[in-house]
Amino acid sequence: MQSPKFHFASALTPQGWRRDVCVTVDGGGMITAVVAGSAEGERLPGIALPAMPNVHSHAHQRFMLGLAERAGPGTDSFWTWREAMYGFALRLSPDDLEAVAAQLYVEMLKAGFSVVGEFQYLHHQPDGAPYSDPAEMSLRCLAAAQHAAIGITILPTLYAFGGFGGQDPAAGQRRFLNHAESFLKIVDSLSIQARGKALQRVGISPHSLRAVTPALLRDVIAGLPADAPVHVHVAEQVKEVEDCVSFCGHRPIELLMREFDLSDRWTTIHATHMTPAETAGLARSGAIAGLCPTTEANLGDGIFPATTFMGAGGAIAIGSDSHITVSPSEDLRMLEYSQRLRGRTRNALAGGPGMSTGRTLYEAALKGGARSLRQPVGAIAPGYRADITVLDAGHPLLAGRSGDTALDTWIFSGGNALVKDVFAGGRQVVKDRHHIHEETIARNFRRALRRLDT
Ligand code: NGQ
Ligand code: ZN
Repeated sequence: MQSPKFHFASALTPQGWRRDVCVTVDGGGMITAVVAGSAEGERLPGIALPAMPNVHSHAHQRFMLGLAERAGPGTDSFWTWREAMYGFALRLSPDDLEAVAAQLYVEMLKAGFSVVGEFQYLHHQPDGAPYSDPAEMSLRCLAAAQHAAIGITILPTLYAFGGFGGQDPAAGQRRFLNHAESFLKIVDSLSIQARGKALQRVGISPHSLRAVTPALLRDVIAGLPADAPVHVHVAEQVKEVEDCVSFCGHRPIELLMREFDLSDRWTTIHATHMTPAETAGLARSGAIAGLCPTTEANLGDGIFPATTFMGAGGAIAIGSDSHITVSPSEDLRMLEYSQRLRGRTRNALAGGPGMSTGRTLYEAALKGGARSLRQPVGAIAPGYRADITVLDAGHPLLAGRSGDTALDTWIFSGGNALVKDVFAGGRQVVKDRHHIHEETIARNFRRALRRLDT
């Protein structure tokens, strides 16, 4: 069989923007050749970009969108939102989770994401009893990803305690809990399931320094392959920082850096509240800062010190987390705007005179995202997987725009409406704004919502 070839009007390659680009893909979905100035290949008359990895997802939260935006009796905060979220989380069955996740993954693909890091912590039945297969819920996320045809790095969550220093968990957290042995069994089942699948990888997600102790996490890491990625929530809320300091005298990022030898195997999710020394240390460590700017804004977390962190060479990636919006362009825009609002400047993260803010952020998040999820994506180049997002060059907003100005127009103005075609693993799964399985998946999703009566 001949390898498929696709022709794009223009493409962002590691060598910069190129016109009339033909991309050849092999049977495993990998790019084998990229030729500019070519007339060959099936024509997709748009602007091709490497598709964006989404490093942080809690799929179950997709079903509470719009249901937590009403003022409560007291002051609303991250912590009151979390109570509401636990209420929703307790109601999901395995079928519900699969339906909700598949719908979410379709939305991700249509927005230009091609791989998701699923930080999955609803392991057990609502009363805490394991399912007959303890990996049931995470397996449902893999099944949803396969149906939606998105890449996935499944990150089952290690959760053992209710707060710093090994506090007892609350009743609402029973679904999440494991000890080292039961947790490693889940990791094993997922590894067996993902083996040989081009789009699937397995890592872990210690939930936070509130939910695990360093000793427990070290035990678990010792039982994993050396390259399995590790994602952890850290320093998202001021109260979390204060609790950590009163528990051990150190701030969360400080504690993490003292206890573990951080490297690009690690992704710190949020890392919002850092001192300048922590910011510099985290940047130096090589750990990736997994930022979720629209969720962080929605939850009132605070502002990540991105100018300092990126200025010190820190690696970033983005995630849609609670999925309040599902859009790489909107998350990058929010990241930049948070720095402008705080610093009262413009083009805060562009990286230097004459550089495009959108291009700098997009390329940083591609590189960090691919490393964070351990997937061979992030470039339109031989040896990378053919995960490609195509912008609609015929859209009026892009009239007269090309290269970096087209990318900036997408990120700062056009958003999801400009995404026309998306490839994941060499397969075109979004065609002219429609996902290949969107009808069946939406039907299952609606049915699940009716069951859940929201
Ligand atoms: C989560 N979400 O696990 O879904 C958390 C809330 C917590 C964010 N941190 C729960 N955005 O951190 O304890
Ligand atoms: Zn999270």
